[in-house]
Amino acid sequence: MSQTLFDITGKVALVTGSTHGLGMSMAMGLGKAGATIIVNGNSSQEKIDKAVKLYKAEGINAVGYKFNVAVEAQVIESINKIETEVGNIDILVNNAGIIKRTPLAEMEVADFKQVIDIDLVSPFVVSKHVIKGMMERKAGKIINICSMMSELGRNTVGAYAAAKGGLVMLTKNMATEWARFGVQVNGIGPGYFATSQTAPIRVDGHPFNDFIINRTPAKKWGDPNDLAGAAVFLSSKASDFVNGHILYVDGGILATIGKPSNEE
Ligand code: GCO
Repeated sequence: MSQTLFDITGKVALVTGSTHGLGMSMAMGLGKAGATIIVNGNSSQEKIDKAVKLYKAEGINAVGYKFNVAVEAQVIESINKIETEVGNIDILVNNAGIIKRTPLAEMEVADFKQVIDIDLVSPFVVSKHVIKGMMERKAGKIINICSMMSELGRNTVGAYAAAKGGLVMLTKNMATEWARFGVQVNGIGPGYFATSQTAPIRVDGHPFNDFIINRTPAKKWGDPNDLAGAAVFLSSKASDFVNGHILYVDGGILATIGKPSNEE
């Protein structure tokens, strides 16, 4: 029994934004658990091809598709191509996202809207065009990648927090509407991880780097590989009765109010 509980062999997993960073780490975990990975990015075909080679070097069956999750026409066309050329999408990880660090009072409205569009509207758009097949097959897994900013505010990331906070409720509403079709919709909320997105605030000696180390009970930045287990759990039979849950993988940040920097 346990040997099949986390086995996703033969499943097709679309992970948006999976050419690098946390998306790649989660997709690598899904691939090593047996899934075929649909690698997605919007920057360049060269970057996608390079990422596909990295997956294949790990023995993972991977196929790359370049499309912008914020453009519905591209989403529709690409999902149709994926389901024709590779197979029905069994697992969708809505990971693609951006962040703009600007104080709200100084933020351009267009910039605010772009963050909302990519980080909140796009997971809805991609899910809307994947859920039709999942409903017909009465099975599917959707994982929305949330954030510490789904629960906590921080200076300069107000648009991102608004999007990621909204993504929690979108996840719960997707679960509310789609669980009856045998589809489980949940979220993963990463804490602070060592990625390109956090590189600017992770420099040794940067005040934020010291702050995060002190604020995290595990006293370290997360390793992107720490997310693979959560992704496999929420993509496998092991989570067939889990709906609308946000699984925070944060080293304990949300468990504590924190402590003075001079306290052990
Ligand atoms: C920031 C960071 C965070 C992390 C992550 C935390 O500027 O505070 O980029 O947003 O990337 O989202 O969960």
